Amino acid sequence: MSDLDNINSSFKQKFNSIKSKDELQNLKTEFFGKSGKITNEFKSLGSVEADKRKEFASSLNKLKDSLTSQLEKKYLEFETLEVNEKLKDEKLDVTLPTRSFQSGKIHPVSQVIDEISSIFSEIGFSVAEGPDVETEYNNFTALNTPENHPARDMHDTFYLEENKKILLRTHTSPVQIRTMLNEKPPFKIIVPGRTYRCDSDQTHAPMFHQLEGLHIDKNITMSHLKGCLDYFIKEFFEVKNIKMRFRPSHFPFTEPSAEVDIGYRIENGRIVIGEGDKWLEILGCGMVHPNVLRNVKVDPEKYQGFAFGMGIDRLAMLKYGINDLRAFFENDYRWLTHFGFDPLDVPTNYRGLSK
Ligand code: 2U9
Repeated sequence: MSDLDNINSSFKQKFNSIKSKDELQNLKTEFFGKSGKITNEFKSLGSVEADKRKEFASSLNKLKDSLTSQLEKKYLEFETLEVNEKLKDEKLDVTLPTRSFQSGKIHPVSQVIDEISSIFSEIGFSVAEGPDVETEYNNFTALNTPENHPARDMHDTFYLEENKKILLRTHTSPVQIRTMLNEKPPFKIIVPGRTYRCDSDQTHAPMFHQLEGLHIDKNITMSHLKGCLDYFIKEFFEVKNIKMRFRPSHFPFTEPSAEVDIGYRIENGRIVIGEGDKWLEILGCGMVHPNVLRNVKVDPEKYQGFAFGMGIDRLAMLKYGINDLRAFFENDYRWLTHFGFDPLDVPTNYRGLSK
């Protein structure tokens, strides 16, 4: 019997009694490791007499291929067995009746969107939605933000095409553009939705939620905006009095523009919204820029209006005492059970928003 025959029969004997992946790995090392039986035969090729070397090398290669393919096949068998075992444990019959109608929860972001929609529907706003993938025109140009405008860089845009014509919307404002292009004034809408910016740290996620509002009609002034926001903030935070201040700001799509702060204080380690000597910025707003109205074929001499925008995730964190933004998007069932809301308790202004 030649050396190769011996190696083959020793392999066969051991191979047939293998019972686990570990044993298979050991066998592989015994034959193909650094000082494995097959490896050593390859090392000895140089000392084989020249006239026998070719034939020996060919037999050795054949043996190597045969053993390798047996090892691989066995490995796959073990893999399949492992997966099947795992599947047995994870089997779930989704047709079985549920034990509780309350096992599912509403995510705090969805809850806050429902609450805000309910608040604004009371004063005549309707909800508009649009696509996450937008044109550069709807997201920037129509909003008085032409090419090379510094505000474009500030948005850290995710472009989807090299020519920068298609992108993931950086705010929900393109929905207002679509609405105004497709319908006739007056407009009184709120627009909740996902927005995207290439930014990620403890307080920023590359996908976040915004809600914007737009009211365009004849003779709409800044005092309508103030009244509207005063009503909204009181309803949202479920408080009777709210200290509110407008700070001058700048956005390309509004003129004049302002940022709105509300008063708060910390009492026994908890935040009390409405009063106190501290200020918290909660939204941005302003009167819609005449250029924006012209871009959507609305005559700014006849129609004017206000717009505002806010970050929903931050509002949800503030209202419900959630301190880590990243938890919002991890889909941890335990977190959802704790911070989620009852799906049968739809928020309305009459019954209470969050009770
Ligand atoms: C049209 C015209 C004007 C929407 C506005 C803001 C001010 C604003 C930020 C709040 C927090 C975005 O999520 S955030 O970072 N937004 O400050 N948004 S005015 O103005 C519009 C929108 C559409 C046609």
